[in-house]
Amino acid sequence: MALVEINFDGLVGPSHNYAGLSLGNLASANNAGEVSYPRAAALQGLGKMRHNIALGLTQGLFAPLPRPNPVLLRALGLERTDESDAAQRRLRAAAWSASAMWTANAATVSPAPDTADGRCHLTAANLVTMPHRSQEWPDTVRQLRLAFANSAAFAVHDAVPACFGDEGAANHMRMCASHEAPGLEIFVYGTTGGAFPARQHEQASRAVARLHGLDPERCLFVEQSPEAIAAGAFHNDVVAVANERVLFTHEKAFAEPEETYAAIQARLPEAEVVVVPASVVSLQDAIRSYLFNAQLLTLPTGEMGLVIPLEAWETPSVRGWLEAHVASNGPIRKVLPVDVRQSMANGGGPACLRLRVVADPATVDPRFLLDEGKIERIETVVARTWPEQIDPADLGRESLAREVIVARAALLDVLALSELA
Ligand code: SUG
Repeated sequence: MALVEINFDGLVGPSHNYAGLSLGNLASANNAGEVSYPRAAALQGLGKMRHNIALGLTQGLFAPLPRPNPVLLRALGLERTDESDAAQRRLRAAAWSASAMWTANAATVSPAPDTADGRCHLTAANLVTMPHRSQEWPDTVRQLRLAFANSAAFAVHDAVPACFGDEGAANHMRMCASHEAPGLEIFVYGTTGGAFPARQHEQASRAVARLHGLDPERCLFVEQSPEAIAAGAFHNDVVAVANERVLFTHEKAFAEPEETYAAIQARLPEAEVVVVPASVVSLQDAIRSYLFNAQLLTLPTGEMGLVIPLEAWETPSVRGWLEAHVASNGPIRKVLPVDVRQSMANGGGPACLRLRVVADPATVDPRFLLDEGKIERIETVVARTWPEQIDPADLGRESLAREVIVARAALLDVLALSELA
């Protein structure tokens, strides 16, 4: 059985918009009310997937969830109301949110070498801290159960109870000698973030570790730095990313950085911690540029590449650090900028857009795996059916709702995913 890392990107949905729904996510707040471009956004995301396939990597895809979400609108009594106040408009916008595109928040994944029963375990994230995200998991889990239906290889769990906020893989890192070797799973929780919520609860992380049958000796539970959350790092993956034996992190990512690095090195002696000091890249520059919301990937040559957003490459302090790192022969050998500006404007960088699953691709439902031909077919559907632009003031408009519903149906048709219709 050949275990490889598969990146499952969320396709940006046809209702992609900037309603400013995420407290603590600075990009979401700063772009609230702006016109969005769903078609361009989805094509940018597909461009990233094509880029990663061209690097020789295995690429998967998750489909957008049903929007506007009839279940949420019905449950809130908003089906037939013409909302008159701002609070109702926000709730309606929640039902239109395309936030499931950020699949790093879909689930937490523990690959087979880490689990007691030798299967890859996935737990859908409840995302309860943000109302517009809390609606995702029941549809997400349906999709996960289709993609990972092979019960000899996978176990898919419902979300943990909503009393404990769980944000999935965005607050989880796995380090290992190589993907197919047993890993050290690092769960990063928050306790406080000043004016902003700490979204990941320690008890949710601990529940996921138990559900997945992880060896307690190979788990770490570490606190995210409150300073980082207060500065806009609403998920750990905004300030740190790991791949195999490398942890790439900002100095201010963890509440107790030195203890965290020491605990990692004690459990995984080959671990290498690459720390970017605040004196070189300020926490503000790191968060604005999304340097760490990058895909740290092992390329087929065995070298590591870092897929960063263009915004990071355009930030002088960040570019300076990256160029110096590559020149000094650090573990990141290639820097690979991609354009995901539409997603970035809502706080979603390259790493937010993907869920990593280490598995044998032969055990995954092939409808969720991509090749160049399938990308082209999806691009054709997107170009034909995705709205060109959405003004948040138009959310709720009947004709726009029809357009969004028809667009998703056309995609499911091309992907032969009628079960999700
Ligand atoms: O949960 N933005 C998402 C971005 C998620 C990024 N994911 C990771 N870091 N892994 C969020 O804050 C914005 C929606 C709006 O404002 O309309 C939003 O949900």
